[in-house]
Amino acid sequence: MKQQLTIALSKGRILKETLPLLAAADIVPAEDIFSSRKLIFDTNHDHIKLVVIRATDVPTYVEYGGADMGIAGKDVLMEHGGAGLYEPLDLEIAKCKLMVAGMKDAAPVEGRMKVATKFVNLTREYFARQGCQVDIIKLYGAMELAPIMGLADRIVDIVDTGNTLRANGLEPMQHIADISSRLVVGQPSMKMKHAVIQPILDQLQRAIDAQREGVA
Ligand code: PRT
Ligand code: MG
Repeated sequence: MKQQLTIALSKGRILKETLPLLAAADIVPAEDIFSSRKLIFDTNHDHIKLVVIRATDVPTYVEYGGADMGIAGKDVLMEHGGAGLYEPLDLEIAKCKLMVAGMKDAAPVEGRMKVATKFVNLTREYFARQGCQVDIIKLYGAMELAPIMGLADRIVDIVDTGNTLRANGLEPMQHIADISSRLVVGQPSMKMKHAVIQPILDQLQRAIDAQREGVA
């Protein structure tokens, strides 16, 4: 019998782009994930199960072996830190940018800058690398509101089209990183379950290449 394998998927916007890629790698959930309230799904393979969880919980599940592998945005992975995780594949989906933004035409900040974000760790690291001391204010959503309300001088957030920033009178100021979704594998799983994981990595790589050629 093949070893059991659990793949943790981020619910929300990544999921829509994840399922076609998995399908191209011949991994198909046994029922419609979007219309179900289940958290665990069987697939067309007896040995593969999918769990669908909050994006920010994916690296935690994989790190502690609650899932063998997972799919999450690079932003979430950078914020979590890479301990215990291999990141063998860039799935090239859900692409966006991590940016510093502020009010349009804002004057330079005097004194210590206040930065609002949900990415506390990566924001601290980014500004530390710039040699810049900042106060970080943790928010859970609607970061764009913080500079408008005078809560913060800058925000660190995901930007795609830039429409959300523009609609709120903000502008992108510094580019921190290009983001896409990645496949992560727990280090013990990679060793112990290599025989079932490697064929999936190979098939996903082919699906990513085909997807890229389709886009080009
Ligand atoms: O919503 P919840 O708190 O449960 O979790 P989440 O917000 O982390 O999940 P979700 O589903 O919203 O996003 C998951 C992942 O999608 C992120 O971790 C990114 O890797 C990726 N992604 C890609 C994005 C975007 N594009 C994106 N545009 N995540 C968020 N946005 C938001 C952004 O926060 C901002 O509010 O869209 C807005 C900006 O878009 P533009 O086009 O107006 O610039
Ligand atoms: Mg969201």
